[in-house]
Amino acid sequence: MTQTDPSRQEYYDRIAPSNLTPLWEVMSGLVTPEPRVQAKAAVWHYDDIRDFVMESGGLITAKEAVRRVLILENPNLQGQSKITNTLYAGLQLILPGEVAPAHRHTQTALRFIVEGHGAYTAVEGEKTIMQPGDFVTTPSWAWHDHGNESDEPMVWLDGLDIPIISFFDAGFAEDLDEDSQELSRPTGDSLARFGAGLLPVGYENTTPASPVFNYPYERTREALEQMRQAREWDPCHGLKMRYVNPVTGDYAMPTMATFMQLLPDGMHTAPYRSTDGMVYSVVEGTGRTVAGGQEMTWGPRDTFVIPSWCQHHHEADGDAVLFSFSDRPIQEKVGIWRQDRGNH
Ligand code: GTQ
Repeated sequence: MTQTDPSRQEYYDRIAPSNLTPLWEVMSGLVTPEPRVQAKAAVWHYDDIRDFVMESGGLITAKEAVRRVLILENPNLQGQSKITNTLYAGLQLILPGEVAPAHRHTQTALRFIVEGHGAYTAVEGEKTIMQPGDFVTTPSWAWHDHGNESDEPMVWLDGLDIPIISFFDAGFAEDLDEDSQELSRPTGDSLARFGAGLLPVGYENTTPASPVFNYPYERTREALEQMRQAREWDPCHGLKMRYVNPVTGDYAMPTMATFMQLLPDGMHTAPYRSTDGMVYSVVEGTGRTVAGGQEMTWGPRDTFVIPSWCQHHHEADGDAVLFSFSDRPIQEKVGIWRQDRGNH
C-alpha cells in the first residue's frame, strides 16, 4: 500500500461526513481489465459426504427444517451460502414419509435428482414424480412442496439464484397454511401439454419460466444417444444441449441456464472459459476436470464448480454425462457474456 498524500487524506476526511469518497483511490479495483474472481474450483465427492447428508436426517425433520439441506459452499466464499458469486447450491434430503412444507419465494430453484426414486415435488397445483437425472424447475413465486411416498431416501442438488435476488434486494417469501398444496392438474399434465413438440392452440406464456417443470432424464438421455450417431462433437463441449422453455426457445428459467452434456468415448475437451461460473453434477461416467491448474476427479453423483473466467478442460474415461447450470441467461440479456474458446 502506498502512503496517501497528507493533504489528500485531509481532504478525504473532510468530505467523508458528506458521504463522499474519491473514485481515483479505488478505481483500479472497481473497473478491472478482466474479472477478478474470488470463487475457486472445487469438488464434492458424493461418497465422502453422503453419510453427512444422511446423518442430518436423524438430527432434524424435513418439516422442522422446512428444507433440510447441506449447502455446498465455495471454499473461498465461506459463510456466504454461495457456490459461485451469483449462485447457491445444496444437497437436499427427504426421507420416506416426510414432507417439506409448501412455500413460495421470488428466488427461482432447480432440482437435479442425485439419489432415490419416486419422491415428488408439487409445483403450482401439479405433482411430478422424480427419478435420478431428472431436472425439475420451481419458477419464481410458484408454490412448491416436496414429499417422499417411496421407501428410500431421496437426495437432490438444489440450485437457486439466492445471491442474485439478494443483490437486487428483491427477495420475498411466504408459507402456505397447509403443508401440501391442493392439486389441480393430473401428474404429467404439463409435460404432455408442452413437452411433446406441441403447444395448446392460442397458448400465451405469461411468465418467463418454462411451463414444463420436469425434464425427465429418460428423454434427455435418449436424445443424446440418438444425436451421438451423427458423431459431431464440439471440441470444447462434446455434445452439449441446453434445456429450453418450449414456448419461447429461451432457457427453461430466466435467471439460470441448465445443460446436459455427453462426453463420448473418453473425450478430452479443448481448453475453454466463459464468464458464467458453472456448477456440474455428474450423472454417468468418471473422469477429471482441470480448472485453473487444479485437477478434480469425478464420478457419478459428484458435484463440482468452475468459477467465472477459469480456464478448464474435461477428460472423460469412457462415456460421461454431465448436468450443469450457470447464470448465463442474465449475462446474455445484459450483453456481457463472454467466452474464450482458445483457437477452437
Ligand atoms: O426447496 O424451496 O436449498 O427455498 C434453499 C431454499 C431449497 C426449496 C433450498 C429453498 C429451497
